Amino acid sequence: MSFFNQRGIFLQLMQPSPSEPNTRVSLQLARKELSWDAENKMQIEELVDSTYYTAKSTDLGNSFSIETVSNDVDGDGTIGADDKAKLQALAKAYASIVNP
Ligand SMILES: [Ca+2]
Repeated sequence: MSFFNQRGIFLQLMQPSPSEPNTRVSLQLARKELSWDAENKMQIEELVDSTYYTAKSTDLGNSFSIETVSNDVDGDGTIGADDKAKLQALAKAYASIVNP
């Protein structure tokens, strides 16, 4: 997370494997908090308020589903299908990005 980013979403892609036939994308929504460690005289970056989701695809990354979304990620005041759709779209986009 860069200096300018105070909020972030970390993504990790897990390709199908013998033990897990589905493509999965793990999403971590977090906020960055900066504080000063006086003892060691250094700035500390900490991720707080993390929420984790796992998006699952049974069709090799063409479509993703997330069971339950508990965040109002689009800020429209309600938690619902639109929030889920945005996170699922993000997972799909990420699954098609091979580097990193
Ligand atoms: Ca919403």
